[in-house]
Amino acid sequence: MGSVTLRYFCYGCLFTSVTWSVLLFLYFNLSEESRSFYRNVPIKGLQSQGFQHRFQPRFTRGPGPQYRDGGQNRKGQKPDLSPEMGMIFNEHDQEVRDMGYHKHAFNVLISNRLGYHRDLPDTRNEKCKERTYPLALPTASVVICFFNEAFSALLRTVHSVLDRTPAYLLHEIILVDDNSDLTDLKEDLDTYLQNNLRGKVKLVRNEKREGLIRGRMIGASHATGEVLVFLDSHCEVNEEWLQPLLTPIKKNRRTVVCPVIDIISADTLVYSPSPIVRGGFNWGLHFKWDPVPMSELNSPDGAVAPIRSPTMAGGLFAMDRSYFNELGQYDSGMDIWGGENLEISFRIWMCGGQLLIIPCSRVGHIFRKRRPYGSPGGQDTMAHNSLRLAHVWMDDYKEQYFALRPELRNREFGDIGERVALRQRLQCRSFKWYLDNIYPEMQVSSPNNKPQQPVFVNKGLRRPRVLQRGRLRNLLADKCLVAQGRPSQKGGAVVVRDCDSRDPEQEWTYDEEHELILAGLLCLDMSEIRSSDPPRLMKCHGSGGSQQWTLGKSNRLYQVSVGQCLAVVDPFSHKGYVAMAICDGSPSQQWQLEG
Ligand SMILES: [Mn+2]
Repeated sequence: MGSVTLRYFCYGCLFTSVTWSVLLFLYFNLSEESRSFYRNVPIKGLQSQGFQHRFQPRFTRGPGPQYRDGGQNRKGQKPDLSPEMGMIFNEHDQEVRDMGYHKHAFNVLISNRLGYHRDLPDTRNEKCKERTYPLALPTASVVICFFNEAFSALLRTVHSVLDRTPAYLLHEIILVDDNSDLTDLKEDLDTYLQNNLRGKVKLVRNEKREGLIRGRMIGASHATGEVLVFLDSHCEVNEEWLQPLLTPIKKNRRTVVCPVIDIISADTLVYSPSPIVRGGFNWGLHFKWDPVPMSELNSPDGAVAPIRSPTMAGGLFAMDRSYFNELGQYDSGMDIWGGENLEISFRIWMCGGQLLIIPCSRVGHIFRKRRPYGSPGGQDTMAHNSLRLAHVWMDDYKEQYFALRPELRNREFGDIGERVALRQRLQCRSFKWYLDNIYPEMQVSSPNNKPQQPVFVNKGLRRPRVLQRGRLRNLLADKCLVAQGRPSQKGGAVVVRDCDSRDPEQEWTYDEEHELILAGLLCLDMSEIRSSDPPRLMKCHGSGGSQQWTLGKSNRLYQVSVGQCLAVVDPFSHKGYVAMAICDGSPSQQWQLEG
């Protein structure tokens, strides 16, 4: 008797597990909803394989045939990313996103989903596209230093160079690993390079952390091409980026050139053009972007002619290799990061070279809101490096710096004998000559120590066009999203309350920047780091990301940088709390903007 019961129990178990397996199989294979947003994504294989890709080792979707055929029917069109590219489907996605922000300060979930190749909008001026460049140009060694970079961002940098550089100009790519401790940058990277990029990419590993400055010198010492091109490890080069950089160097080997640095959003990875600006600095020895003076724009070529720039941003530039050595490379007494870009800029101009920004060369760069790593001892390398450059290059003008940083006046900065000797050997001009001739806009009497304007996120004063206006009603609770307190209160929470069509404090504006503005005052905003926090009302910053929302299918209200949807917590509670949740299309996540 007992054994019969047991047997039927086992049959039951078997039947149940088979049913579940079939159901799960059907769910994962037929779930159109979940993968619809991959439609525009230029990674081979994603569409046909459905969900499989998430469980594959990522190497399988690295190189291989690219989404180039798309060029046929998409020519002239801007390759757009779906705003829902960062949607979170499960805990694993959530972890990738949150850890990514923590370690890299940008959206690694989207970066991984983009893969290693993608089309970019051609952001050059139309006139650049008509230009031709000499066929005989010097060859380039591209040097990319990295420290704990996100694997997918690093590989996209490398592949963008391989995809968009004529092979005969690309002598080599040299990667310098500055003793990273992220495990995937060790064997996984070795394997990937060996299997896919053998002979194209050299990898140099530092035994100890050297920092960006010595890291670049190490990379340069391994290079054998005629021109060195330094890139950050989270860049993507655009169409025909290298030829316009090499051409002025061929003409005059004492020319150092920078591309225009386009913006890749840290939250959405969307690529957009930068305005044409040039490099300056303030007396705190911080780099800043300046508008280009009219005198530079008057040439017959106007918008596409090279622009003389007093300084460079530092991460991206090209320079004749023998000239780099002749000019004293970098100051090896500088640590990790900071100040080296001003030092090399001053040195170029003061010692007989010139520094140009080339508007027809475009390279995208992920602009992060913070630097996700420190220095080994936690020391202020920016101050140490700035002190060295002030003492070697700035003559009496270093007093301008000390006036702002009196605490540094007696700070130790190491031995600068070699650099002083270099300045003498090269017979460099005075800092006064540099200010008078290269940067006359610099105010000496009234130190320019105002906080820097973030030029890159500045989209100007234009107000975004309003797409829709109305109350934002949750369909399940039949209530409207309003401020918990006053709609003018910065940092205030939002809740759902009874709708009132006459109440102006319930009116939301939805604009072309995908912002949701309550009562014409503040924007609905999500914390970048802690996606578990509820949304709040914050001052509109106009740079997308945390304030970017899309009203998607099945009435969902999707938050772009968090990858989740807005939901009411308990539709029957009078508290009316709302929170972000994984988008599941449930009624509690359905909203309508009603005019
Ligand atoms: Mn960077």
